[in-house]
Amino acid sequence: MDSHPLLKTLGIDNLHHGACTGEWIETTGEPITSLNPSTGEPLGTVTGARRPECQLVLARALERFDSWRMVPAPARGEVIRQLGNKLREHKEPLGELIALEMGKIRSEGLGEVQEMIDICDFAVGLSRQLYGLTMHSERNRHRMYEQWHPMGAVGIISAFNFPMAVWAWNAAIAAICGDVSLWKPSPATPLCALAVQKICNEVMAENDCQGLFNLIVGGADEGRWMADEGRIPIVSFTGSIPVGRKVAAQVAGRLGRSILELGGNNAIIVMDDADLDLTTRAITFGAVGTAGQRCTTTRRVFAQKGIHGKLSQTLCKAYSTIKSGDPLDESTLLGPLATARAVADFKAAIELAQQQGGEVLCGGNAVEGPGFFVEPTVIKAPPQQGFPIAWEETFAPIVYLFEVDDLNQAIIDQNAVTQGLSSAVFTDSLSTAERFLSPAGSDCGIANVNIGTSGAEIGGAFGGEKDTGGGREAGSDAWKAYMRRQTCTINWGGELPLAQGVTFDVG
Ligand code: UN1
Repeated sequence: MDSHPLLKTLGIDNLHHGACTGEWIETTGEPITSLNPSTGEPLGTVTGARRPECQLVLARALERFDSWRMVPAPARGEVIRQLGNKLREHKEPLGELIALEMGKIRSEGLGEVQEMIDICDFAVGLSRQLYGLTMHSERNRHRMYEQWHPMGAVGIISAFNFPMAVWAWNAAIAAICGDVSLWKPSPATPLCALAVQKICNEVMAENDCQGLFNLIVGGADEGRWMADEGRIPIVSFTGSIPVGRKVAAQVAGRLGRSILELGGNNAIIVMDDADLDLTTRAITFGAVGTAGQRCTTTRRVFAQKGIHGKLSQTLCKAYSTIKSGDPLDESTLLGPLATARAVADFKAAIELAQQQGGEVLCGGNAVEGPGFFVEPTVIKAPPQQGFPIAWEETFAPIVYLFEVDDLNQAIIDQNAVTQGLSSAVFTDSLSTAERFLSPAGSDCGIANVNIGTSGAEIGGAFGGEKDTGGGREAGSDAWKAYMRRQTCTINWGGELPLAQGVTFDVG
C-alpha cells in the first residue's frame, strides 16, 4: 500500500513503532491500523507497545524528570516556545492530517493545530507566573509562603475527536510545570500522535531533553497500566463516562490524582428575545461542527414558545445548505463520523428518538458508503422527562429541539442530565443572561451568553461538573493540577516560638 502523501510530508510514512522517548523504541504489541473515515480504507499501521516497552518509556521519562525539575521554569518555557514555533511551521500538514485521519473538516483541523500553538504561547508566559502566595506568620521574625513544585510523570490518555490539541493542553502545561509526560493517544488516531511526537523529537534533540515528551501507542490495556502505575502520579483522561469512572477509581485506589474530561450533553437555551440569525448559526456550528463529535457539541436546544417554530424553520433551512463529503475539500462543512460503529449508534438514536415521540424535522439518515457519513439531523422532541434518548450523549450530528415556557423551566431541564460540561443562553435581556450565569443558573463548567457551547478558547479553564468528571485543563489556573503545593515557614530570629502560643520549655 502506498502511503498517503501527507504522511510523507510529515515524515511519518515509514514509522511503525508505537513507543518513543525522543528515540523510537521497537514495539512488539498488537498492530493498530488507522482507517480513513471518509473511505473506510487503511491509512497505515502502527505496532502497539507491550508492557516491557511501556516500562522502558516510563524509566526514561523518570530519568529525564530528575534533571528537568531543576531547570528554571522560564528556561522550560523556552523549550515550549520552540515547540510552538515548530507547530506553526507545520500547521497546514498537521491540520490536514487531522482531517484525513479523524474526519473533521480542514478548517477545524487547522483550528485544532492553532489550539496547540495557542497553548504553547500560554505556557511560555505561564512559565514566569507559577505564583505562590505569601502569608503573614503569627510568630515573630518568621516568614511563611507557598511554592509549587513539579509532580513527576503525567499520563495523558486522549480521545480520537481531538487527536492533538488535548495532548497539547496537558503536555505543554505539564512541561513548564517541570513534569514529564507519557501520551497514550486513541488507537483510532495513532498517525496524528506519531506526527506530533516527531516534532517533539526535534525539539527535544535540539535542547537535549529526550524523555520530556513520550509516546505509547496501545489499547485499553495500556490505559489500565497507566491508571494503575504508582510511578505516574497524575493521569489525565479524556473519553467516555463509563471508562472515566474506572480510571478515576483505579487512580484514586492508589491515591493518585486524575484529571477527567468525560462526556457532555450540552444545551442552548433560546429565549423569545434572541437574535434568530445569530442563534441559528451558533446552533448549526455547535451541533454539526466536527460532525457532532466534540464533547462540547450542542445536543439539546430549549427554545421558548414564541421562537420555537421559527427556529425549527431557520435551522432546517441552514441544514439544507450544509455540504458533506471529503473533509479536505474547502467547501465541505460536514465530514464523516469516526467509525462504522458510530454510524450504527446514530441510526439507533434516531430510531429510539422516534419511538419516544420525537419527530425528524430534517436529516435522519445514514449515507451509503464508502465512508461513515450521516445526515445532520434536527429532531423535534416532546418534553425531556419523557424522552430518555436526550439524556444520553450520542456522538453524532443530532440535535433535539424542545419547547419551553420560560427560563426557569429551561434551566431545570438543562441541568437535569447527569453531564455538566457546556451550556449557553441566547437572549437580548441582561437579567436573563445574569440569571443564567448566577449560582441558581447553569450547573456546567462552561456557561456562555450569545455564543454556542463548543469552540472554547484555551485561555479559560476547560472542563465540567457531575459526570463530566470535574477536571480542568488548559488555561486560567488549571496548571495547579500538575504541581504540588509546598507551604514553607522560615524562622529568621534567634528564638523558637511555637504556633498557637504553645509553650514547651525544655532544659
Ligand atoms: C473535546 O471535545 O474533547 O471547546 C474538546 C471546544 C474545543 C475543545 C473540545 N476547544 O470545542
